[in-house]
Amino acid sequence: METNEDMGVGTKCVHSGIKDYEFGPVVPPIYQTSTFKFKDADQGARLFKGEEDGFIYTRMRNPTIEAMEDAVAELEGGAKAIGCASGMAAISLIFFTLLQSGNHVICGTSVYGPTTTFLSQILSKFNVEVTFVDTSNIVEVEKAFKTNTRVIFFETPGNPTLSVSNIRQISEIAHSYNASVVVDNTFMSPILQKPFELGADIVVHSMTKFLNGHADVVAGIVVVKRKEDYPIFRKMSNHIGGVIDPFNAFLVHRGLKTLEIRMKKHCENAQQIAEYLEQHPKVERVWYPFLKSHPQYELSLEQTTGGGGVISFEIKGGIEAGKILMNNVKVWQLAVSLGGVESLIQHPASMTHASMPKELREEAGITDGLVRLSVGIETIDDLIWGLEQGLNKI
Ligand code: LCS
Repeated sequence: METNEDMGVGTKCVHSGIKDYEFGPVVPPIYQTSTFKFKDADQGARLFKGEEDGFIYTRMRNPTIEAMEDAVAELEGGAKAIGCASGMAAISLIFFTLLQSGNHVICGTSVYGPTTTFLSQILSKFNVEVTFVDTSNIVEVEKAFKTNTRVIFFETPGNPTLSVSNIRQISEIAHSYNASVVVDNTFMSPILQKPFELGADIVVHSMTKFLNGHADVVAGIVVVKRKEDYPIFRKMSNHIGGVIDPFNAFLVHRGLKTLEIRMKKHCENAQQIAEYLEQHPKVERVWYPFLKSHPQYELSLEQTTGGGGVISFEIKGGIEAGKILMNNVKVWQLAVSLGGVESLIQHPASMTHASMPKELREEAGITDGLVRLSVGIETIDDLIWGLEQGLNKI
């Protein structure tokens, strides 16, 4: 079914990107093929020259992948999207596309550990200068800009501290320097936050998380707001080659159908767990954007329609108490990643953010006592009971 801009988000989740296919299937077929036959030599030449529209080779374009890309682009309100083999493939694609030697990048301090590592240890080899800044502090953001700043990249809320950054204000400053604004929207999904409406130029997701939602795919996506930005990204993706494969694209597209209802349940459960933890005597501090105690609570209400499914908290007794908790919870599984239907618990300083240089980790507020929860869609009473089993052992 054709969708249009005026349709509701539930309709877009179910129908976006799906076209008419041979035999009339209601879901996109998995075109598990590496290459596509040409009718004759002249058609092959025309396709390569771009004189005829069609499929050539799956690294360049594939109908199953394109259906999923169109769906994510539509949900984000962007022009086009490029499916990638992982969130990190999507993030590195953005930097390789937008930057050249001599450029400067600003990156938020609270971002996924390997993103920090990619910028500080890999991009630096190509004579790109990086400044890490707490992007929730607009004064610091403004101070960090230089005449050669080409990109500002941040997550909001940030992984794992849940610090919230003002997309609108950051975009205004960045655009006055002619720099592109890249928002990693993984924690919110387009259901809770629409960065393009607030001024962002590029949106990136680890689709491994909420977009797919079932912890069975590693994938990423780059969404561009403007159609004219698409060809340079597609060209770079084609030459770097870190594309998603048709089967994973199919699974993500399937996951998107329930994105709205999953996000509602993630938010509902996480709000209750955050409030439960906040009043718990063994908990020092809770970070969740929709708690009144969150430093950017007002901005969260303004910029997003829900707090999301991720909570971080500091246990009294630091990492030793955290280990007792993680080793004794029930229902919750001790694993990294987030955004799946199942609830997970992990320790950022020794797990997801262990690759970050220690000083950057501390600057970002990722203390040794911080524990991160990815709240799933299970029954809330069971989730609270499962946490209590661990908390009671401390
Ligand atoms: N962006 C964010 C906000 C992420 O949380 C992650 C992965 C990535 C990008 C990279 O995506 P990937 O390549 O893994 O698809 N975050 C993870 C986490 O917090 N635990 O395990 C992976």
